[in-house]
Amino acid sequence: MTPNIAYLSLGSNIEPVKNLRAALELLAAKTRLVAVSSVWETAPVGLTEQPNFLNAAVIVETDLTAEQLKQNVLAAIEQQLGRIRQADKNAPRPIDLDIMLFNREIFRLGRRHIPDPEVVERAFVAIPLAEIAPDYVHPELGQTLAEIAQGFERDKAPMRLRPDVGLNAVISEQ
Ligand code: PH2
Ligand code: MG
Ligand code: MG
Repeated sequence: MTPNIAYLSLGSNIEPVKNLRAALELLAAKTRLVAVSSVWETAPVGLTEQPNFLNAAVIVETDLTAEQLKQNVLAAIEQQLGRIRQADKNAPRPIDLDIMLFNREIFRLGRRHIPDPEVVERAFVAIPLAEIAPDYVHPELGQTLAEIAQGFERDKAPMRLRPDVGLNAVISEQ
């Protein structure tokens, strides 16, 4: 069986350095990490009166279905790291792990559409994903991730690289 390739977006704005690292280690125990982006510090989108986020993207290989990956792995890690679901879906969180793309498939996953619309709406999703999969062609738009990321004006959604966080250390320890 050919494994599935899932493209994930990671975000945290509560103890983000610790929680991003912890999430990646837990993820690496349950999937095969293929690539990890740089870490970016980003201004909060939506509810703006909250701390900045650290965002990153990863590619994992798995034999799980998208549903299984979401429920059994991503939601479990979010819970383990102390995520409490708030009425406001934009509230601060220790970790948010979202499936953005899954192979080159188009489908519904719970309440989300895959490819997740955030890939084209949010610089903090598109730019890290484009770093690790620039030539991935969006199955609905026909544009590559590199082209989608280029469309964002950096100054409108302030983002700065945080090389000090260095998630790649987590991958090379595997
Ligand atoms: N996630 C949100 C809401 N706003 N803003 C930034 N910068 N980064 C995020 O990951 C983020 C957000 C809801 O998931
Ligand atoms: Mg999210
Ligand atoms: Mg989420």
